[in-house]
Amino acid sequence: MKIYWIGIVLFFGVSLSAQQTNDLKLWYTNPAGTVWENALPLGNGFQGAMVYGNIEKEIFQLNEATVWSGSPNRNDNPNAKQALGEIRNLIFQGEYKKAEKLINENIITKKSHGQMFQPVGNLELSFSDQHNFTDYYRELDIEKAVAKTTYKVNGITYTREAFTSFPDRVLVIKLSADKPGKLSFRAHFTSQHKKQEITINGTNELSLSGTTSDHEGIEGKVKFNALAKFKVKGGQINTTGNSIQIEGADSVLIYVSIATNFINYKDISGSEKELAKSFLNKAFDKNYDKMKQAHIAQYQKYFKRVTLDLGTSTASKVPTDERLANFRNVSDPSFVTLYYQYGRYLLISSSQPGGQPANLQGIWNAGMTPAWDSKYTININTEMNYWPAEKTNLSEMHEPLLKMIQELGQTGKETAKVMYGARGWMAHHNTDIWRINGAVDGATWGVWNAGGGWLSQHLWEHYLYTGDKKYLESVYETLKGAADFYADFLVKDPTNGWLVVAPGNSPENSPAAHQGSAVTAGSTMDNQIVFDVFSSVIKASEVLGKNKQYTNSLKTLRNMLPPMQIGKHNQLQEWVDDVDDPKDNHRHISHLYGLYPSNQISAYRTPELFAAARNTLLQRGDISTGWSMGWKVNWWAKMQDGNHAYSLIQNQLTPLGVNKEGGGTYNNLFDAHPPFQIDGNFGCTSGITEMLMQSSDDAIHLLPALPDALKEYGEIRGLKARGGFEIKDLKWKDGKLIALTIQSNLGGNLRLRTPNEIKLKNNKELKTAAGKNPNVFYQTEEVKKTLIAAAATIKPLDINSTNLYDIETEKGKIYSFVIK
Ligand code: FUC
Repeated sequence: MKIYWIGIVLFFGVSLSAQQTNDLKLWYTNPAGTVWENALPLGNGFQGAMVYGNIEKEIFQLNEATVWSGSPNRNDNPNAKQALGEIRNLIFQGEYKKAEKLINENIITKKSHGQMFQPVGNLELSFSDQHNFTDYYRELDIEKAVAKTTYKVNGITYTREAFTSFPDRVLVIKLSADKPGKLSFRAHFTSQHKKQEITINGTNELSLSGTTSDHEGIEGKVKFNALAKFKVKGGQINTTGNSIQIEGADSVLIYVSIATNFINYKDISGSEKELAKSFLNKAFDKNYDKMKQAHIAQYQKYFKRVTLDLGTSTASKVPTDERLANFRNVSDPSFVTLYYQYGRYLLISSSQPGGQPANLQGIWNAGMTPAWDSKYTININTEMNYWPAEKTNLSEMHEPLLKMIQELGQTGKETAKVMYGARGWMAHHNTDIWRINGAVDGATWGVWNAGGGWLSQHLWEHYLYTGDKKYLESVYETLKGAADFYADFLVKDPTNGWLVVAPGNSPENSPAAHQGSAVTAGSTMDNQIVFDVFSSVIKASEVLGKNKQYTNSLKTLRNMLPPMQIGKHNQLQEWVDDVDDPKDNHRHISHLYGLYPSNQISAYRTPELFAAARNTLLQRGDISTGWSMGWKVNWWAKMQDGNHAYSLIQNQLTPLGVNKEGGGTYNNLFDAHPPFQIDGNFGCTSGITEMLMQSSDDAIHLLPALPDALKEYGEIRGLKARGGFEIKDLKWKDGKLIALTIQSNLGGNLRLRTPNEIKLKNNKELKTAAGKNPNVFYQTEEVKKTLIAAAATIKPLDINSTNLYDIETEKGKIYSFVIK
């Protein structure tokens, strides 16, 4: 009878709690089974784990961020330098295919095309006595960063809980049953690595050690060690072969540490064994509840900085996989909230200060030869990973990327010199843990040389949000190095006399009119990136009072870049000549870099380019790979078209297979390129932010793209805006901004753009803004006058009218506003 009641209480307890707090939980009524994309991700920036929640054979698939194939290496192709002149001549003569051939022979690397992020292995727990289970439930609580599975077998309720501790750097698993002596299972490690050893240390510790793969001629030299140590309450623990057998325990704690010999991209002299042992031993004596508390506290320090409430509906009451299946056909606003916060969860879990940046799969990968090596594709994907970092108040999570950029600034100097005879530093379209900068894959992808330039803008963006001059000083040389490269590399286009990047690409796209080749000179994206690189170095130099003469020379060069052009289809031209195909639906829309993440195309400053960008977006269409749809959410937000942005969110939050020839989302809400690529998750989180608040175009623009589906009510707290402003509270009702509180962390003019009139909470009227925003963080560079094709008939768009206010703020003060 007693057991019966516990069962009832637990049953209702489970379903009630799921209903009450389902906004911030991914939950399911089935185990992951054999599908990796059903498993739930845990991570602390160093360790990653995928939790399957399987009953008979539970799997914790393990990753460690520095387990990569190969070892320190470079992949420059020094032949590039002597072939460069000929390649340029061929491009300028329109001989794209011949140029492509020379590039493949002389610029593309003859060495490694980048190394692979590899898994460690699995910790598997086999429960031979658990077959017929009922009341199954599993969840990932993204408010706490804890995964849990519960189920019943023979009237006994079993619970498994797991988290990857932020402070302790170990995965901790707790297994328990509501009756004593009922836990029996066998635990062992498995690994796909060729060079591996599984052993038992003493009576209660499993060890898996190994060395990563050789790849493309580079010897694998990363050594890793995973240790799993068991603390058993009641029952018995024995070793059998390479397994640990637990019989009749009341509860079991498992501590899993992983370490490698990787110290940095040029040093792998660490001791994986000592480090793994020291993490493990420090954690092993700690009390589980206290460890869990400390873990949650450290996680929430970041996570809780932003809260989002979009309201809820009955559609939210079903498991996450069902919500995903239903989302495009029902109103389920809290699913947007869940997905939004999941993006922040994934960034906190895969990118921690002192660690590696989130790669193509963040920190989660089960395959020995993952798609695109699960490395860093820097012609969009890696940058996209970090779009949510600053604005969703996770500035510290940006650190691993900012560090990688500075390391590329070192390794990329030699590449600039030996390949192109240029000063400064550069990177092509890929890098890896060894910070390679050479050109990989082939001319269609790899000759693009703006990877360093684009990444360098993250250094500047971090400053725009934080105003930290000491930091800016510390990254200045890297920022300047990106400009130095272009100052030397740009070449005069003989047709127009503009300075252009040659050879280059508009990432991965090949116009038919260029003989179907992607090789080009002066692609719009390249021009936009060089424009930004020069502009940010000019500004950074002014902020730091440096190099006046040098910045003047950059201004001269900047003036000689090609202008943006509007082509005969009223589109923004992707290439220097008007060869866009309005039926082209390529996933990269690289020339809209100027709209987002850059700020060169503006509704207010460049209305014709803005209208052309919209036409380009319409011509390219919506459905595409996961990350492409994520980017489009940001673009439509910049277009101030909330409904279109929302329909992209619907397209993205669609189970894989429904969108014909497009991506979608897996049951664990990982983005599907397909396959899984985490950029789409981060891109969409960024895009949702841009729908609610933008701080790029001369002002903080509130509710710029609120869709009808989310108009009724909502509130977001804690967003960050450029210039050190924190949007402590932003609330809307029926599409109107009804409350707003902003903290000014740096002082200076706060320019607000609002959908309806507001005033200060103390009833004081606000000053209407006029002229340029005097706030230095909002000073946008004027782009060169647009060129418009003779056949174009472009008209500026009608955009919603807004109110523009200026408030002179004091550093540290909080300002509250109400509806007028
Ligand atoms: C770029 C994209 C692909 C993919 C790859 C990792 O090359 O064009 O779609 O995302 O990166």
